[in-house]
Order: sequence, then structure tokens, then C-alpha cells
Amino acid sequence: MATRKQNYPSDSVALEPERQRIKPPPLYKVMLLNDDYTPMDFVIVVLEKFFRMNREQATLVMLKVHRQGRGVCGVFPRDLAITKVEQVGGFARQHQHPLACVMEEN
Ligand code: TYC
Repeated sequence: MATRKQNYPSDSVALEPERQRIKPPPLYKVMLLNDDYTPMDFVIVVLEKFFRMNREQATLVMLKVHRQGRGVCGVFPRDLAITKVEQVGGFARQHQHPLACVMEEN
């Protein structure tokens, strides 16, 4: 007896590429803001400690913030950006400096 492959009904096609495509998670810029009181050396330490910069990179970013008012320290997924902002804020408070660190969707 002849057998035939059954046709799949069109609504069983579950893996349409268009439907499967998902957005990549949003990224956030973590930025330092300038102020008149936080010592330059402290800002450099922050950039080395929390953003894994070497002395030279940290100095350039610190000077950019000092001259332009703000500067990007790194770009991270949301949870990591939140952690960086909290870590920098906590460290600055411990040392009684007003240094502000903020995040912004990239
Ligand atoms: N403006 C500060 C000073 O003159 C230095 C500074 C740089 C402060 C960067 C904050 O995010 C900052 N001591």
C-alpha cells in the first residue's frame, strides 16, 4: 500500500526565524560627573579600582571629566551598570567625597 508523508499544518511551523529573533539586552554607559571637591587622585583610584583602567587611561578619563563635566567609564549590561554606580557611590561616601557616578541607556 502506498504511504504518503503527511503535510504539516502551517500553524505547526514553530521556528520561524522572524519570530525567534529577540532584542539584545540594552547596554548602559556608566559616567562620572565633575565636582569641585573630589581630589583628582581619588578619581584616578576609582577608575583603576572599579573600571580596571591603568594609570594612564584613568588619568585621561579623569581629566576629560574635570574639563568637560562628565565622562564615560564603561558600557555594561543593566545589572552590572547598577553595581558599578553603587560601588563607586559607596566608596566615595566612605571617603567623604561628593563624587557622583550615574548610568544612562546607551
Ligand atoms: N574637579 C575636581 C578637582 O579639581 C577633580 C574631579 C575630576 C572631580 C573628575 C570629579 O569626576 C570627577 N579636584
